[in-house]
Amino acid sequence: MSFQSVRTKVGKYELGRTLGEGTFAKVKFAKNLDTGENVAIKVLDKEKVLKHKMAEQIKREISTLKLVKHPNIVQLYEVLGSKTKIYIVLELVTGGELFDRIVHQGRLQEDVARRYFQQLINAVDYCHSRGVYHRDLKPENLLLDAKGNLKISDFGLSALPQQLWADGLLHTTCGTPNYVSPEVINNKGYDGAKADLWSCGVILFVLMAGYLPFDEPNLMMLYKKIYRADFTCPSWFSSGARNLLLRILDPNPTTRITIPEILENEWFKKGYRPATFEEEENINLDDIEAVFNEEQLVTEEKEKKPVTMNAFELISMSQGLNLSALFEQQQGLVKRETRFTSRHPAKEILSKIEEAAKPLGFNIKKHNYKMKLQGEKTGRKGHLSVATEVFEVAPSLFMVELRKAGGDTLEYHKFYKNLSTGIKDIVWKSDVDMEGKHRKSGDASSSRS
Ligand code: PIT
Repeated sequence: MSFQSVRTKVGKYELGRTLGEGTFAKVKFAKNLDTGENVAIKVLDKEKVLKHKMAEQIKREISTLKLVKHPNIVQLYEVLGSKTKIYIVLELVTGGELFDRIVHQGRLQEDVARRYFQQLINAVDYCHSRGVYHRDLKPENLLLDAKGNLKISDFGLSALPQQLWADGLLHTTCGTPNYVSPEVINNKGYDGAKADLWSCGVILFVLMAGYLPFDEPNLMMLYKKIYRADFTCPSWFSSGARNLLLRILDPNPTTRITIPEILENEWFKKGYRPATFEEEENINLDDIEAVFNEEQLVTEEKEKKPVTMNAFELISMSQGLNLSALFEQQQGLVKRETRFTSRHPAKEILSKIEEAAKPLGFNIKKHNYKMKLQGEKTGRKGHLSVATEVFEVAPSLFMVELRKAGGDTLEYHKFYKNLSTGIKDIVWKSDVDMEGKHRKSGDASSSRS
């Protein structure tokens, strides 16, 4: 390997590459060195958590995850704390986001969409039976395991029953506008179960259509459409699917279909095999407080050794290597992570990206073959921030990863299109690429030869 990096060990876990990134947390690949088991670890910075008064939210997220043990929900294994960090050890899910499947392959066949929808409804019904409301259901929070089963993740905005106001309803507006129900926008208090179900309806539509039912560039216009449930099913939806969607995307939560009624719906029932699993009896919430009170600290060890990517990690990334589908105009849906390969030296790759990003209005911070690009303009969801990382995957073959670390996914996509024009000289084109079959010129993307 031509460059050095730092390997971190946390207790019995060795941390690996970053799988995902949010404003306050990173999800990293990790290995349990005692058992050899691979896991995912969500890493939070204690100082940031306390500074942004998010301790309660994190505790709520962890308590929620402890309450929900279901085959279609990413499982929590344990929570650890070091002096400066909180580590949430989670089940490793390797199939990527359901979102990416639609981005790559376009809309799904109705039977395929129905299977995901059945798993989703089954897991959401289970959450509701335990008094847990997710409140941010969207395809980005639906992961797929190696067998193609759905796993719900990101309970960061979830609500527990204690949060109810005196009227027995929830009151905070949260979640992604396109998936949010009319009554949540309205903010007069809502039933968490009805609101989650609306989001499931939007998800079902997106899976079968390949685009959003409600989508407007202007937020007021978007709200208006949602408020009136102003959507049209494309011609290829079956009448069974249409009728069910009309009952779920009912703007009036009191007349909207309920989950028990969905379970009796003929379109839904086709091929439905509810998941079987064992109920957890003893749930211990003591370690959550222990992490925050610094009662049981794990040590963090850093060791300087070359970053190697093993076959497993490579395979887990490989679905991202063929990006051709990404650049076909796909209404409303964009990916948050992009990769390309290059035969140029790592230093040169980073300086080329830097050169290309500066005129687009980005500030650049470099550190150890990693680079953060920070947008100067504030967009729809704050500053766009892009994390880049260079991996050597074979002698003199580098994989460059660009990951949205903050801001709006659509803006990120626009940025990537602009950037790709600036860096096309360093992108490695295989023979297949040279034929330029699926691609518009100037897009930096790679494919297998
Ligand atoms: C994985 C792989 C991956 C992301 C995750 C797990 C994230 C899981 C997660 C995140 C949360 C949460 C529950 C689960 O509340 O790419 O195995 O914020």
